[in-house]
Amino acid sequence: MTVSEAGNTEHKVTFCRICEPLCGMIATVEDGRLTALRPDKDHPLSAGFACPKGIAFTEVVNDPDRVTVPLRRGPDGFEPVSWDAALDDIAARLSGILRRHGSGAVGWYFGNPTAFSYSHLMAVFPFIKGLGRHSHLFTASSQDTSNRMLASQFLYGAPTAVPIPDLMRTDLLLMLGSNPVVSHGSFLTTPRIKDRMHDIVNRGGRVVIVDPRRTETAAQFEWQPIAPDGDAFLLLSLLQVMFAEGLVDADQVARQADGLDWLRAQCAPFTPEATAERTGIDSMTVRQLARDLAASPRAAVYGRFGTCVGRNPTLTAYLIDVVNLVAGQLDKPGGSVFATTGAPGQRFATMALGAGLRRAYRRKRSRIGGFPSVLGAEPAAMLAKEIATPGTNQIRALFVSAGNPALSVPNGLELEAALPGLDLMVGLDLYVNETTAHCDYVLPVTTMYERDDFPVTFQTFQSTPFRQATEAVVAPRGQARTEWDIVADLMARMSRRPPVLAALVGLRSLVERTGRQWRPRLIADVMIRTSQGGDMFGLRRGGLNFRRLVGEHPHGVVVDDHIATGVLGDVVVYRRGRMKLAHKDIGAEIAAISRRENPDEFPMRLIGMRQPRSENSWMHNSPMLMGPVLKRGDRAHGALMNADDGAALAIADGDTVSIRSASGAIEVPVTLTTDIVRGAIAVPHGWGHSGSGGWKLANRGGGVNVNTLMSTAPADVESLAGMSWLTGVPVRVQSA
Ligand SMILES: Nc1nc2c(c(=O)[nH]1)N[C@H]1C(S)=C(S)[C@@H](COP(=O)(O)OP(=O)(O)OC[C@H]3O[C@@H](n4cnc5c(=O)[nH]c(N)nc54)[C@H](O)[C@@H]3O)O[C@H]1N2
Ligand SMILES: Nc1nc2c(c(=O)[nH]1)N[C@H]1C(S)=C(S)[C@@H](COP(=O)(O)OP(=O)(O)OC[C@H]3O[C@@H](n4cnc5c(=O)[nH]c(N)nc54)[C@H](O)[C@@H]3O)O[C@H]1N2
Ligand code: SF4
Ligand SMILES: [Mo]
Repeated sequence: MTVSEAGNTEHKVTFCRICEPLCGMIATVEDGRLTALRPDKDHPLSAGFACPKGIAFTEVVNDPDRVTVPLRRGPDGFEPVSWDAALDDIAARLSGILRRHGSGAVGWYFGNPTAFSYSHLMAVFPFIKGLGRHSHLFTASSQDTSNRMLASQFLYGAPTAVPIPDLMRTDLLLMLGSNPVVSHGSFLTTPRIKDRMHDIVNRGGRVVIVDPRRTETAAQFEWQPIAPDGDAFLLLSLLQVMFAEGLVDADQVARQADGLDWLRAQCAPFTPEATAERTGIDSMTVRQLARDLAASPRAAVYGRFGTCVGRNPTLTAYLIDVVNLVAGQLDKPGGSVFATTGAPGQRFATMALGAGLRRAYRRKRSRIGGFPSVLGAEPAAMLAKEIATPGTNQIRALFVSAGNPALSVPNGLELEAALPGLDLMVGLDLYVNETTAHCDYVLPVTTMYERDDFPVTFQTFQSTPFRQATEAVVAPRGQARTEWDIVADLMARMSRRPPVLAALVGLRSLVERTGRQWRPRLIADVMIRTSQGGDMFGLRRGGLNFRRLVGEHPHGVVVDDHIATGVLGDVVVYRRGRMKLAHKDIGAEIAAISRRENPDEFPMRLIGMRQPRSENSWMHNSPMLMGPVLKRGDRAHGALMNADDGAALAIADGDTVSIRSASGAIEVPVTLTTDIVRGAIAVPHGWGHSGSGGWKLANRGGGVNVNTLMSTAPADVESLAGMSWLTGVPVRVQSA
């Protein structure tokens, strides 16, 4: 597969990188231009499936509103400049800031699409960390997954050890806080995930969806309603029942983990009767669920986004794994399993990584709020305060790549007020969005179809071990460049280069002197070659490498039918390869949870809701997804609440309501339904494009930024993983 030449039509095999299933795609390229995308029937796993977002991506690539040349802020708004002018000025100003204030004056926020591009991830992380000890890194993870990674750091010693449900073999799937029929799965790369979940039922098993809303997923399987942010109570009760009813095989658990007695004592007070008020789930249901999980030969508990953004998300993620462990379902076929790549030496690499991150977690604290460092990052909820609060290590230069924190982090208004105080702000994005609108420079980047890739991030989240790599299918539009190239060029131009950056620049020229290109695919190639199915640098004949994947297996290769089990001893990097259950921080969370109180003046609970034709804040400029002219009847932002709550508050279907929290207020139209628990109101995020952004159709879409209701007070940010509080937020709802 090569990049298109002019004057012909080609159909190129590639894959989508908007969300986690990475569905196979066929790109039609005419005269070097991407003209259509259709699902790849020959992809072994997605087999002809793609969702509307994936198909609509042609419109993103060719969007007239896309940034395709470097932009500099002038007196009359953004104006085009050359790459040389932009990067020289950025390098000079950055060097000056480093000279005057040190590395603590520089911050980088990278958003969700970063995880879907190896050339982005591998460029930004070493750059910002290489600036020096005090530089600030923020990511979307503190609104998403940091709690999950930290729970793994506690339990297994390394944040990268994240178990997934063995969907292909399980007979009982308990899914909390996830809506894969819409989201297509998260921390779980399972193409056609809905079909794979129906397979469970078709082979006689069960799928139970624990969610405050009868979601698109819950409607197709068994719905177990729960009060928002009730999951930790439910999980503690499941454990309490397993211990109290003697359902635990203590010998087996003792072979896998230390600290079972500590855990038993922690759970003892949480009988299902005691937690029913917190969860809204009657005690008999909880008891039966505990028995089923322990008795089923193949059961798995899985929790995602809805369990990651409440008040105690690290505890909740910890408890999910511990329920799997205690039920005897961890690291066995059909249970909760670790999808390793099988690369030799991985344990030692993970050991070193885990030790370093555990040390950073203990020692490094954020300047504002004193939050620990998780995977080298600080809570994004503190970004505005880190910019606005004077003092040593105050952020003066900020880079934002593939993110829109003005809409995605709590209290976007506070952030938008802080951004103009920066001395330098640089965005790397496809668009001028609500955040990059504040930049001094917005630099044009490639879309996924304009770059080669191998999904490094998702290899260990795959339900079926699989490898696929792709070349770029079209050349970058305009002057767009990969983040890798932008960062490399910037480093080369900096007059002040901290030692790590100097070493990186040196390494690059060393590699290039051998005639090779210093590119991320070198690293991906090593990963492919040493993983399961790889050629081991020639030791395994016919094995995979990057070149062979794109040349001989463009649709990808299944490298094993199932995830290997019995690997816990290799995954856990603590001494003796055993999980550690007893943690002071977890004990403190459990002790605090019963004291959690809800303010009377905000009697309802706000939850979120993803939509099939949105991707966080960034696909609202596609006519295919929004309706070409956005007439009435096309997409509009709105909330969902229970019809009985509506009646009690004299709110009728279609009314505009005001939703007020301790932090702010918004107004949206509401739809009344019986498909949500009483007391909850659901509002999608990613809306409220302000008009300062350059995406014209998105701006016409209206709606409001729900994160206006979310708090950035340090006391409202989870103290362990720095998670933003985005679900179960106390609100008051009134007719507007
Ligand atoms: N179409 C579409 N797909 C997407 C995205 C998108 O914006 N649009 N975003 C992508 C991203 S970035 C991510 S992280 C993934 C997320 O994908 P998922 O992890 O599947 O998350 P959501 O779809 O947000 O579903 C979360 C569910 O949790 C429920 N919930 C809320 N509060 C609670 C609670 O306290 N307890 C429980 N048990 N449930 C609760 C909500 O009602 C909701 O149904 O989706 C990805 N896929
Ligand atoms: N209330 C509430 N808030 C939430 C959530 C929620 O469910 N409810 N979800 C949270 C979650 S899970 C997430 S992941 C975050 C997402 O929040 P963010 O990651 O901060 O932002 P996105 O809305 O995903 O915007 C992504 C930006 O990246 C740009 N982009 C796309 N591809 C590329 C690329 O290849 N390179 C570059 N440089 N830019 C690119 C897009 O144009 C867009 O501007 O939101 C979080 N915030
Ligand atoms: S589900 Fe849709 S957006 Fe996600 S990878 Fe597949 S086609 Fe792309
Ligand atoms: Mo996310």
